[in-house]
Amino acid sequence: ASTQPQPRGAFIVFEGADRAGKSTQCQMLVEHLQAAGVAAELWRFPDRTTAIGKMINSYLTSQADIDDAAVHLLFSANRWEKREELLRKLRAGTTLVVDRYAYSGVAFTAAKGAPGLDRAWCMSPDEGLPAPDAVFFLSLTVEQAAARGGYGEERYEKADFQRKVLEQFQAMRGSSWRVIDASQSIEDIQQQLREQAAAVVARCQRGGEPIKQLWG
Ligand code: NYM
Ligand code: MG
Repeated sequence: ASTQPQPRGAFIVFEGADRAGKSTQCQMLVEHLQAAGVAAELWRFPDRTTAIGKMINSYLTSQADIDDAAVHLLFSANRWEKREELLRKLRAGTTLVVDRYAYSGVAFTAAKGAPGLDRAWCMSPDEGLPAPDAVFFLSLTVEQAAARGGYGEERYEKADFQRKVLEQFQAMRGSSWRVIDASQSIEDIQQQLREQAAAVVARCQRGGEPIKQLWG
């Protein structure tokens, strides 16, 4: 058995309400890392390509109605079904830039304010999943999102609900979160993300960084 530090890829999660620019920034960051010679992949949750993901997609596009608790468990199951592949990639040295993770899971369900679905209940199914090395929270108010042309057509994309989602994110903010003011220009945001990501990637590449578990 080796006691050498094991180099690995970094697990970087992007969070925020809808329209904060996560997908744009994730894409740009992955391309930047790859151009710099870092093995990196862009992932997103929900992953709508799996059987579970297809059910989630039907729900989000209002083709299906699913009980609040049941759909919450589907979102979580969609992460669990990707767990082994996620760990395999990290251990093989690939950095994963992930557009939403369990924090969105908790924030969006808890924001419903449904009886029995408080934050503690919402957190429990994701307990034990791999924890990210860094969470970049793209912070944008509902008013700023509206000024950008507003929301799309999917379930949850309404100002009143997004305000509640933001309150839930606020309550979950941990010490490993980097809050980025998402009202800045795309280029300014990307610059800050690149600097922060480089430090996380370097730390994981050096080795000796165990992969932690939620909700640690
Ligand atoms: N969402 C996302 C949840 O409600 N629970 C979850 O666990 C996750 C990962 O899905 N409005 C919600 C947040 C979004 C919606 O995500 C679809 P996206 O990134 O817009 O495709
Ligand atoms: Mg969306």
